[in-house]
Amino acid sequence: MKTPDFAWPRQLALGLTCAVLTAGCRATPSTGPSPRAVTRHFATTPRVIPAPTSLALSSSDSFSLTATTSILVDSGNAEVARTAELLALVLRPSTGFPIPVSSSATSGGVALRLNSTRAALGAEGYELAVTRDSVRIVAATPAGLFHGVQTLRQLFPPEIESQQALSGSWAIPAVTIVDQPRFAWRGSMLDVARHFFTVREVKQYIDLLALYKLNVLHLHLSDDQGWRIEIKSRPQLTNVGGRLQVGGGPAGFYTQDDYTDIVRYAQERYITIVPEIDMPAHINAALVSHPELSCGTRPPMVYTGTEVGFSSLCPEKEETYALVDDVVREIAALTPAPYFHIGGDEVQALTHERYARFIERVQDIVGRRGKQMVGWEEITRANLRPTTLVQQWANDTVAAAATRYGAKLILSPAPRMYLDMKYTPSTELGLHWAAFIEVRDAYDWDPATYIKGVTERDIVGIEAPVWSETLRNITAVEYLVMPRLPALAEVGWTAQATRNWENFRDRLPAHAPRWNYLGVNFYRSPQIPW
Ligand code: TNX
Repeated sequence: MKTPDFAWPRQLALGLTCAVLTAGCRATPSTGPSPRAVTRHFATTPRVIPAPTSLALSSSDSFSLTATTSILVDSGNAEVARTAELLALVLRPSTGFPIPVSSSATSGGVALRLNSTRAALGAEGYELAVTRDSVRIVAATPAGLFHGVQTLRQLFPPEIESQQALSGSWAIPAVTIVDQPRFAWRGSMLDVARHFFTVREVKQYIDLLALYKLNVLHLHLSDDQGWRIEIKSRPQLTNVGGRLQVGGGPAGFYTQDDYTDIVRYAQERYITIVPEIDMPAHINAALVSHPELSCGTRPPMVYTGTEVGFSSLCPEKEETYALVDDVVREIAALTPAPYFHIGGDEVQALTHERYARFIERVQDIVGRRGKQMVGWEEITRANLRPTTLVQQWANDTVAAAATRYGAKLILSPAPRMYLDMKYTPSTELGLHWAAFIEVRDAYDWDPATYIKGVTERDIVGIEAPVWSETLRNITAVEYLVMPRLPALAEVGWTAQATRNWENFRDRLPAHAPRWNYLGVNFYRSPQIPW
């Protein structure tokens, strides 16, 4: 095993941060003198994000991974075995230990146990108990075990995320954590239409969501500038609409196999994919592919700028609904989750009445194809079913109107949650029409009191959109979402009474070396004592 040119326990013991020891926090060791490998036990205060419901350090003991540690699972549950394997994939490269997943060993390891009598832990909760001799994660559901594994990852020193074997003591403090989320819907939206992101990049984003216990990835699959998913009955949509993006091309699209691959990868991480086809506006790429669906007489032109609201499907043409049905049918069949997002935002080309009639017909199509409709807040101008979900983003009164229909809300208030907003006026990437959003702005608010007339009961959860007008690749996305994504993950997961800004601010720096090992780009906000 290669001895790294740093010694992480020493770094922690001295209380130095990675801002000071940047090189020591990087994954690639340089060729300096090799210091002694320090082997000692330690117990730092856990700095878990999102903050768990309860966390008790039991004693000064700690548990250490060794060359003989295994991960124990009950036999006969493939899902739990898969989660155990994902944990092993984190632990093996950095420790260099074999870390087998086993259903026969009886002690001395990390146990993942499903227990249906622990229903009080809920659909996603878990209990994690660390003693000197073992780690035990218990949950009522496989999703709960997966979240418990993410907490366990964060209890190890950041070097656990290294892809290279390092020497040291892989110790975690003895602790008991009982934890479950505040909201069922904790999401992010990635705009893969304005700029295209490869399957690999989307998976990298999914990995980040999973680490912070987010459970929804909403994919904005179409817009004026691009159509990003293969529809077999309508090949023109991608043949024409898949080629371009903001600023020109070439761009790309997901084949149905690609999309299925993304859905499966997300599912294995307990993340629900919510597909969005934005209509009747934000549709120019489809109109260029199918000019017959526009009300106008002049053929639509390719558009690669960033204005919004100018395009529309023609709501009076039956061909429009035939295309919508083809698209909804094919995507619905590939999507295991019960949701289909129809967009519905920023329509300038239609009267309210024509718009409302369109939305109601599309709501019927989505229902007939077996899905619940989700739409941006403007859909409250139409008659909604109580099962429809309304995604608030700009206007408080329109969002509150959703509750008239008994429809629940997903909150994405732009001045707090739009991760495409700049942090400050000097942030190079991003837009700023809604606000400058520093880390504290993203963190320090309560979804249950943010909008007048909307209470916790009206909300299924929160979602952080990442619009990609200025974002050409995943590294750029990471710069804008890190560290606001973990901040919002805590808003969604942790009870309001359990969290506060100062405490979050002091936990966050411990995550930066982890991001360095994972190769994740981030913004060094001056609000954080890195
Ligand atoms: C508004 S939010 C939009 C998007 C833009 C975004 C830029 C919403 C439903 N529509 O079309 O990309 O602002 O921040």
